[in-house]
Amino acid sequence: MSRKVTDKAVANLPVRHVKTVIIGSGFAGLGLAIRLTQQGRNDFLVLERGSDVGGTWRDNTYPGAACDVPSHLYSYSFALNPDWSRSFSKQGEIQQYIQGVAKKYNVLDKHIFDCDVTSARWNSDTSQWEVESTKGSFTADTVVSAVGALCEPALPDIKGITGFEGAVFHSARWNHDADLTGKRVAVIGTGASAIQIVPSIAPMVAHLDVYQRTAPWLLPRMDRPYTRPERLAFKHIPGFQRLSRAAIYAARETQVVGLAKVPALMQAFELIAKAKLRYEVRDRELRAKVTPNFRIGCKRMLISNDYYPALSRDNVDVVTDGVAEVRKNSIVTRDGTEREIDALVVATGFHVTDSPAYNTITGKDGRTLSEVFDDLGQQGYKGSSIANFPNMFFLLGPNVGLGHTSMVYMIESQINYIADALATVDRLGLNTVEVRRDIQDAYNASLRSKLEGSVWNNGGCASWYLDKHGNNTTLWPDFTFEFRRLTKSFDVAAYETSSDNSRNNLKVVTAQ
Ligand code: N01
Repeated sequence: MSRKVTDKAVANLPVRHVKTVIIGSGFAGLGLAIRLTQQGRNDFLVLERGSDVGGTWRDNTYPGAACDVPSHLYSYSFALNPDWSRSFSKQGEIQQYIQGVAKKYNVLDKHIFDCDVTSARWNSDTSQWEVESTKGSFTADTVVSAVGALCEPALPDIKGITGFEGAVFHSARWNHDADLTGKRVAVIGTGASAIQIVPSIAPMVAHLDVYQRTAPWLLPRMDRPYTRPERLAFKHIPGFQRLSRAAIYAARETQVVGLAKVPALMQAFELIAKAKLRYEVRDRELRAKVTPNFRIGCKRMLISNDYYPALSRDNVDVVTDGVAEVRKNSIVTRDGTEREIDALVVATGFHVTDSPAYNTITGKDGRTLSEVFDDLGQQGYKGSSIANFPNMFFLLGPNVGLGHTSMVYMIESQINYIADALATVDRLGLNTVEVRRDIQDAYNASLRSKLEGSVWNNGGCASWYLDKHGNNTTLWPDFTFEFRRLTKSFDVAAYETSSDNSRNNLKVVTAQ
């Protein structure tokens, strides 16, 4: 991708003021950039630490990377793509789609790439954010964090791992220079990433050890290429693609009943998963090893048709004894067995509730987001704002995650809300907006009571959905259309506002 004119401009300016800074250009930040452009709100910049748009779809280039939500739903509602080659697209096709959308909607010139935001600090005297980055300093009236939850790889804290002499890398930072052909390889982890990596590399490696801590539940992957007539129909028959999208949405939304409201209903999924396990894993010993011990849905339900067959290969072993130590050329498990390897893939997930990025954002009382979350857990309001952080909005903030359908739907809901917030601030001539603590507390109390009955809280598993306090601060516990309704417009009455430069002059403004 070519460099943007804004890069040079910024390098020559000590401090640059923009009305709105958006941090991150995955589906979320890019979507907001497009919306602001469409509204003629051109005084914004997107600061992106990578050298391209795409976020997680730019970063996760591991073999087999693909989405587990069908593409006709996992795409922007304003940029449907009739040309998806198959029902569940692979990473490359999704990344191409995102790049194409960025180009089509003409927002690349608003981006500064390779621009890592190192800190954002609220200045109460100026009522502005002071943003430091590797491409210079900025001040902004409003900052929107769109960094996403699955962007900071979590490396396992295993004794000796830094002394490993072969290639070692995280699934989200795949080392394409490391040729695994004919090598002895270990994969640590059996989550959504690992179950795609394992079948992709198993045929090429000499031997593969899969280190499993918790066996995941697997459902069939109903994936297939689209035929040419289908693609022509998506393109030329008015409404056909929207209808198909709506059908996928509706089918997926029915899962909410079991996941969030009546976990006993998840037994139906468990029956399918158990039948699949029996059919695909003939070896009884292996089947016992990979049989999950928690209610399906408690962790993300995975879909794959080739994971179990890969585990059944002669050159693949599932190791469940627990990793005790990594040595120069081997892994030692807790039972004392040492297995030699040439390369190690850590597919151990992400810092979701403890992201290092939270240390870099400092709110009005001088506390960072990490410090605020340390006290309260990760709490916000409609996933979009957090008390103590005035004029800051979040895309993919607390409790907007999903396990069953498209995150793009949630992102677009939040874009509606935040774009309306920015318009409201202008319309009312507001200087600051900050969600009221009492409103945020009531909102979180309601979330907690909904989550109490969910499979995520009661399914007998540990998952990245729960924070260190054991609270589920990541998932949306209701139908997604309910979230769409809640975020339809900005509810200014839920916010403390000021309309001049004095932070002492806060007042509550009623909804317009
Ligand atoms: O990460 P994970 P992921 N020693 O956290 C294990 C999305 N996604 O990258 O279950 C040993 O799910 C850990 O074990 P346990 C999707 O939302 C989507 O796979 O905690 N093992 C687990 O098995 C997904 O949920 C897609 O006991 C250790 C694994 O590592 C999210 O990203 C594809 C360990 C981590 O699994 C994250 O998925 C990929 C240790 N010290 C990702 N630490 C699609 O759309 C962790 N583990 C298809």
